[in-house]
Amino acid sequence: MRNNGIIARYRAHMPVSDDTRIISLNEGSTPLVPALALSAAIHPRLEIHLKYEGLNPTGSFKDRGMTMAITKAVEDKFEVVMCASTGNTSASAAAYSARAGIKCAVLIPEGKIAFGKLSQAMIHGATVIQVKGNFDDALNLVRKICHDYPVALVNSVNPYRIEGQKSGAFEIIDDFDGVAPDFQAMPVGNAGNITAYWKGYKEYHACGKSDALPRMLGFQAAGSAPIVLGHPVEKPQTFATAIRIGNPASWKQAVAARDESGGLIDMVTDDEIREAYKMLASSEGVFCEPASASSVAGLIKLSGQGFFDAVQPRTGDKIRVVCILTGHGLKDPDNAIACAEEPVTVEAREEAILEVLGYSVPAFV
Ligand code: AN7
Repeated sequence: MRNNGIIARYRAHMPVSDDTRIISLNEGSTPLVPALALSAAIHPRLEIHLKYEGLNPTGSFKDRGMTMAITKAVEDKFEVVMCASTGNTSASAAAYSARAGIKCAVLIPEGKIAFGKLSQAMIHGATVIQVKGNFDDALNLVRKICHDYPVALVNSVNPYRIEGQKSGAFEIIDDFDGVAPDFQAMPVGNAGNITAYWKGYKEYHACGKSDALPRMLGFQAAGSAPIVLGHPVEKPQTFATAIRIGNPASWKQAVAARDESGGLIDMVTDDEIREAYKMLASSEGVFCEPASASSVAGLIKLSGQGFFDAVQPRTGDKIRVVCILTGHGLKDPDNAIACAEEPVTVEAREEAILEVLGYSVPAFV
């Protein structure tokens, strides 16, 4: 069946009416990729699946929420929308606003967003404003302006964003024919996504479409781990700029998702994230952005602590885990190049190539 986006696919669960003009780029229905090599490398009893959200229209999970938020902004007659962003929200807001024919302004922390994301916001024609501050400063400004002016706020504090993003949970359950995974692992930044997934899982379970609820495992970067530390981080740091957030707006909801599901929220260092990022690309062929890899980094950390040794899978003999790979690796080419081996440069001669490949070169050439 043709994919018409998440509002069409899950219409009964979405706040739209017959008259609603839906603004969509046919987002969602992303692949759930089994990760055999990764599973074996991390723990013999793990069965990891990767929800590859990088394959959404603007390259991140934000499109699920943005189709809903922009659809409702248009329905509510807004002509301008605004967001603060570590990059992906701005890319998505800019694209969906362009499609809707409304204005979009994005506030981003100066110099701290990945190049691909910046290029997206710019090419879609958003007003891009770099703030000399971090994401948290930018979000405070956006909240104030949207309160005082007729501007729709499209960060994940907008409940329509959560409604759209919960569709990720529906897709996972549908792909597993109504069987919930044992765990879901995901990065946590502003904490909208963990809030949305948990809402989605609960809704699907309540209407009998899912047999159980997964335990939610959230991971923050160690330099930006307010929820783990129990207090806001004034100057958040991490090379995974998408989750460089010191005071998450959906903090309470994230803690509720953790506690209600019997899960946890932990932190992973930049080195651990980098390792997982490279592993995903080199052993699974899946290129995600650094923040996304914190989900896998978290599994490696937990496995090393013996966390999975005592876990009983609900069905079968494997512990089924879904990792949400929230954004595409091409968003952030600078980090990919910095983490990988440099290409070699040679003369344009066959022997030079053969030498690099380790094939023996005949002596007479
Ligand atoms: C790739 O774009 O906050 O916990 O402004 O881009 O729901 O915030 C992005 C967040 C994970 C964290 N992975 O999700 C923004 C922004 C990627 C992201 C997160 C983000 P939330």
